[in-house]
Amino acid sequence: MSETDEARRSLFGRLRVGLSRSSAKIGGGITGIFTKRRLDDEALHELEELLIASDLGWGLAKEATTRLRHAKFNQEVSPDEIRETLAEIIEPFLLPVEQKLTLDPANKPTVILVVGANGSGKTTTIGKLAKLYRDEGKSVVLAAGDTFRAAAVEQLKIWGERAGVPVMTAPANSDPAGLAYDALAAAKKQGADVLIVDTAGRLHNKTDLMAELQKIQRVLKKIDPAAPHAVLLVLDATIGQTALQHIQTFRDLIGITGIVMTKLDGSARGGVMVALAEMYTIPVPFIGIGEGIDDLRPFEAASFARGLVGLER
Ligand SMILES: Nc1nc2c(ncn2[C@@H]2O[C@H](COP(=O)(O)OP(=O)(O)OP(=O)(O)O)[C@@H](O)[C@H]2O)c(=O)[nH]1
Ligand SMILES: [Mg+2]
Repeated sequence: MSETDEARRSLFGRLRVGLSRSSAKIGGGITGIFTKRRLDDEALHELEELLIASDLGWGLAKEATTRLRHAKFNQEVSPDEIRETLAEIIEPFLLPVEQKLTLDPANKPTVILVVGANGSGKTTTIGKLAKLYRDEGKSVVLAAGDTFRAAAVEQLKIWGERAGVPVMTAPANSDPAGLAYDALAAAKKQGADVLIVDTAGRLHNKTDLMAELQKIQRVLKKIDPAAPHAVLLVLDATIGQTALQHIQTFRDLIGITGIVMTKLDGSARGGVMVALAEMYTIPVPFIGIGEGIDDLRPFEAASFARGLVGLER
């Protein structure tokens, strides 16, 4: 095995561990249905129910059962055959959202605004992103835009230290838009490559929050009309289908250019990625599979599909 094969396999290993709750549900369910069993109507019905209960969405469930009926009806099939076929069917659903977040080096800095509901994982994701860009040799600045919560500012500072990047803060309760403006001015002056702006997630006070986010966008544009270059919506996979409603809310009110799905490791609801990809073609540059600084991974359709159904490699 070459070194790159080995690296690829160990990366897949970590993804597989991250998705183990989801794959226990889906892959384990398949074993339960298809051990020593013909692919008859009843088995197909059970499979359809399993796929829907696993958050994969109606479209995928329909397509999977239709394809399997055509190919294997009344034949004896092994659970692994079903898993292989299912991974093949899932992959094209996911492919349209497998899109990288490309940084244009002409932007000095590229401004990434990070939004999302309370507790979805914004601040943690920013810490991981900062580390990732640092490792690529880029200079990164963070802005603690949740100015109303002292603990939020502290948390981002800790992540800044871990990633080895500076964090811009403002006095408690000051205007987050003012901070965003100052942070962009400072990052520009320093010639930084990337500025990542953290924000509050008070969805229960939706009107205020959206007005605040829109204002942040407006003031950033005063310095760079193309900023923010990316608006990343952070979604918590543990909330399953509700995550899809958050897409609607944020997309309609401030527009988003990408999604980061977090806490896939803490949830059996990784299938929601498939439902998401079926409903929206919003790029998913990254997924979160743990609380550690290295637990942010590029989203790849093929390996995600295989990990999700519990295939070993
Ligand atoms: N298991 C797991 N936990 C995560 C992941 N991402 C974030 N978390 C945890 O989720 C919790 C909330 O994360 P934060 O980053 O504080 O979320 P936030 O969106 O900034 O929250 P607010 O600022 O309160 O809106 C923390 O305990 C994180 O450690 C992940 O990918 N996996
Ligand atoms: Mg936060």
